[in-house]
Amino acid sequence: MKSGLIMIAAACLLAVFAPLARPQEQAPAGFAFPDLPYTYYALEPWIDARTMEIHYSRHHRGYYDNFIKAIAGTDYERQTMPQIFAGISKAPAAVRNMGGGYYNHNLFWENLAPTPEAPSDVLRGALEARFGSMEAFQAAFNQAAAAVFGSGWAWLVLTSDGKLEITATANQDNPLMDVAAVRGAPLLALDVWEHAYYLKHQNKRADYIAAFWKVVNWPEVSRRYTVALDAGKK
Ligand code: MN3
Repeated sequence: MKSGLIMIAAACLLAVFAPLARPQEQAPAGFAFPDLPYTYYALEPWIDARTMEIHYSRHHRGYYDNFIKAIAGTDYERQTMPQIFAGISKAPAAVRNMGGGYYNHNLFWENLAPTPEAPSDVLRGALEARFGSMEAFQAAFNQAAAAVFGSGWAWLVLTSDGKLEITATANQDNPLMDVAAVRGAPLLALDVWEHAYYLKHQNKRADYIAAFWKVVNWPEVSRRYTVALDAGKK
């Protein structure tokens, strides 16, 4: 009887602690799977809840879990994501693809927001100086996003020589990688993989890109710009 109670107590304890065995909790310091900063339906009607749920809980989660597996027991566990990306040309394909997929989506969720707010005066001024106007900047960004053949990302970056540039990367590559055509600090990321828009927009990527501008988190993009400028001065 007593041992039966102990068994039950042990089973309860196991049930309580079982979630701790998930890869997320075993991940090395610095590599966490982030919470989505809003609900799945928060970006409706621009980005639909079903797409958000699948994109975050399956695609992003899959990249994350596979990245943690890919770096297990390697020196990568003791590096930061920017350090890993700086030497990505020598890394196994799984570290590049899964690490990029993990990190790019972290940036993407954070640079979206349900409530539209304006860019900082500093960023707006810099974009206008570089591209002529906000409209011209957006048109150039749209063109880069539309021109990605197959799967990839469009980016606004601050290069190491302090220039704002629009660029695109294939697959899950990003501008922090040593393989990127244009390298720099990512300020704004747009996922143009079909999984990001196909449920709502099917083949009409341009409609998805137009909807994206309705939910850009400009305060976050402005914050990244300030951080990147400060890092460039050091
Ligand atoms: Mn994606």
